[in-house]
Amino acid sequence: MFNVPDNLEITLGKHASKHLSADLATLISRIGQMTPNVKAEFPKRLKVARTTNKFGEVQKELDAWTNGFFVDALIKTGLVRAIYSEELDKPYIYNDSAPFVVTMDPLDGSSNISTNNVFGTIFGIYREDLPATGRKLVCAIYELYGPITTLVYTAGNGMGVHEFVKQREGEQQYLLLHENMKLPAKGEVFGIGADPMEWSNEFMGFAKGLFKKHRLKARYCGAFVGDFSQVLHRGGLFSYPCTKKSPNGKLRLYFEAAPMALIMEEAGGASSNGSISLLDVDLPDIDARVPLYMGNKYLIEELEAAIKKGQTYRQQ
Ligand code: FDP
Ligand code: ZN
Repeated sequence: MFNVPDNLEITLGKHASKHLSADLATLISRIGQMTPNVKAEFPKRLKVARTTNKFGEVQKELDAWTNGFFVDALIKTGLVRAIYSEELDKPYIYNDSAPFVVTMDPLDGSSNISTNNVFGTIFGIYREDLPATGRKLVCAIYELYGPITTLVYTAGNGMGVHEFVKQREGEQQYLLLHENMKLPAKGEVFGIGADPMEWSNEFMGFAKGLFKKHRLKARYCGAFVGDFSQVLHRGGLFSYPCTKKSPNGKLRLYFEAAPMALIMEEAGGASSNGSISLLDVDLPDIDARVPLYMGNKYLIEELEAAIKKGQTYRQQ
């Protein structure tokens, strides 16, 4: 699908500084340089912490540590005036004159820690203050700590989606692996969260069509970053839909949905909350959750058509 060059030579910093303003390129490059410290801690911090985050989720030792590490490291760049994190009760407002506001999900998919499956980090970067819609993102980044460590970034505005790899663990530099990634025209895989018995009848009908009509294969790893990466590379659909019990789904607009929607749409795919692009969802609550559907355009159009008239739920 991709032609991987024999020699990977272009660093994340070099790539970003060729295309972006100096301050944004520096911030992206510095975020990339934080990875070795984070990865080195993973095997040493495997306990469950006694704390819960603002969403009532039990924190893992790694959730809390990674959050603290990124907050300190982002502040040290001198480029960040506020940080909003899934693991912070309140935003960390720091330096009024710095250019960027950053949102982060420090460890997305942290329930995968105990089973040694993939998890990652998601960053959204804005120049303006929040709340704002995803259209105001100036950059979105995700890092995937799989068997191979990768970082994907986009600065939107048709500037493409680019994937980098750490060729040697422990090295600071990420090297360019795929430039201008595009979703394959025909989808291959799908992953859907939440209890299928609680999906709406209309969504269930659509989901059945994914394997019956579209012949997609089921792939669900339980970390949004991991499931997203499969769809980005192989085409298809990822969803964490609304259910009767959770009408807004599970994933969070600012920390997860909006940055990943920017990457998905920039790679030629589509995102939706069921009726509009996730980049247009305008919610003042920074902690808001949102029903999430992302993937090939033809699948998102079919999904929106399927649930257009409303959703009904099975009798329990
Ligand atoms: P996790 O709770 O492990 O952090 O961020 C929420 C998230 O993972 C996503 O990464 C993932 O897509 C989803 O929740 C998985 O939820 P389920 O356990 O309900 O499948
Ligand atoms: Zn998450």
